[in-house]
Amino acid sequence: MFRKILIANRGEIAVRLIRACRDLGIAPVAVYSEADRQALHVRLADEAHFIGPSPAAQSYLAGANIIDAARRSGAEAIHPGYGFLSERAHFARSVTDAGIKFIGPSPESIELMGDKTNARVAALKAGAPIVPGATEPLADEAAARKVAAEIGYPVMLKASAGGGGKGMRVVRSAEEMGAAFQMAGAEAMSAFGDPSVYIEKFIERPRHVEIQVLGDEYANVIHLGERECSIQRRHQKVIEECPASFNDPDLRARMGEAAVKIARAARYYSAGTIEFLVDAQRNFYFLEMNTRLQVEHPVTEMVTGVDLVREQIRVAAGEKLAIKQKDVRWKGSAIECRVYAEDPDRNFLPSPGRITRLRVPSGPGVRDDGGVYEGWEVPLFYDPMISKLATWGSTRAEAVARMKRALGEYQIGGIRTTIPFFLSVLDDEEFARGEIDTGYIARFLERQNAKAAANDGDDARIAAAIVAAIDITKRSKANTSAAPAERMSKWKMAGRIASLNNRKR
Ligand code: MV4
Repeated sequence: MFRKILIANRGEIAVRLIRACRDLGIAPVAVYSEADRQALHVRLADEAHFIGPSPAAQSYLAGANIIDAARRSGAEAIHPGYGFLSERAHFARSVTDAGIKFIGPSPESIELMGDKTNARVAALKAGAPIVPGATEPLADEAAARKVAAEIGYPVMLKASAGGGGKGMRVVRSAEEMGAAFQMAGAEAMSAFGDPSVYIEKFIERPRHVEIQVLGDEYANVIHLGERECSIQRRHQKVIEECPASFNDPDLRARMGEAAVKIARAARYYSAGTIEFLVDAQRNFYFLEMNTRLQVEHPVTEMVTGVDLVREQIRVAAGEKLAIKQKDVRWKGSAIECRVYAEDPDRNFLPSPGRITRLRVPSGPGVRDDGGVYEGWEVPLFYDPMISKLATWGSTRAEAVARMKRALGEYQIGGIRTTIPFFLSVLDDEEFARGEIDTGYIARFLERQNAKAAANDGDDARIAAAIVAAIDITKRSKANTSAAPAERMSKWKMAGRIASLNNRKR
């Protein structure tokens, strides 16, 4: 086993990786940029090395600086976390060439899955279902029209080098194809430096369901079931669950087998995720593979009891997977909310600044993966996620109830967060019934806006004034130090008005 690991990341994931190191008796080495001199991960590690100025391009994305730091510290391995350098084949190769172990898949696996049409071909060859469409990038507009006529409209054009929603275009008829093909190509070129696009049948209102896989260097590959990730806003996940409420053991086994076949085809070792779209008829289609540890991994850990980071590190050290497929069990239900320093009342505008007060929830079934502390200033250079709050329950309803309890306990002062928004989603009946797909958040926000407009009458204003007054009284009694501009969140207000209205009836 390694004695020392360098963690090439920051924030909550760096803290998560440090914890895994501690559990394994490994010394964690942190790296930090100018903006992160005082960051939590720097304080928790055994040693920390400066890697450059605040902009990520000059620090957390500067592979050579990170490899230098690893050499200086004597770390035998580098864990890239997620984002930053985690899916750069070139970085994985440079690490290996420097005689350091990259804790992740091979550069070849990363490269194969990074090209979305190659990934489709690999999945097809492995015998997994892919979205109907072409397996090659489109040569020209005529080719796009030809495939679209075969598979039928609507279709979707996607960037071959893409992923994550950039350079995507829905085309609903032959008339729209010309303009859409030009636009998708131009967008792909500007976003990825590669204009090539491919075509797929457009799946209406799909669910986004992903399968967690784990492999080792002895060709063992297992799956740990699915995560439901349909609750997204602008291609950013906000709530994830394990298991998916609509799923059953048969579909889980079939999706799991498909995922394992794809991972095997990529000669995958390490933790990885196979993304699928699931349509209303419960058909599933391979979408893409993420060759890294994912943000939402804790919900799988809570339900399966498998420590994914521990396994990743063990496998990188040349050990065999500790679990066999037949021993994987799923117990209960877990849900995760990504708590962001964003203002849900201002269209999720980032809200960086000093955290003047922090009280983190705990108690039965609660796990908070945080990356901040009271008194620290959230920098504006990076993703403003401050923690991932996950809860477990024996049923989905219990996990959700515990999430509401935990969100209610959370106290974060000095900055705006997405907590009130989560409380309002968790109170939504469609969410409670599990009626979710990739369009859920957009529809939810529209419904909330419609409600807010309808609530604009006198009744609502009086009610709002009363609840605001009660709130101020409560606050002064509790003597909590409220942030300066402590207007009540629109979401909190909507919840209180709703409960007043319910009480009237
Ligand atoms: C699709 C699709 C419908 N049909 N492909 C968006 C991100 C990228 N990874 C794939 N995406 C989609 N691909 C076909 N053929 C709908 C989406 C999609 C989506 C997928 C997952 C999660 C959220 C989404 C939101 C909008 C569209």
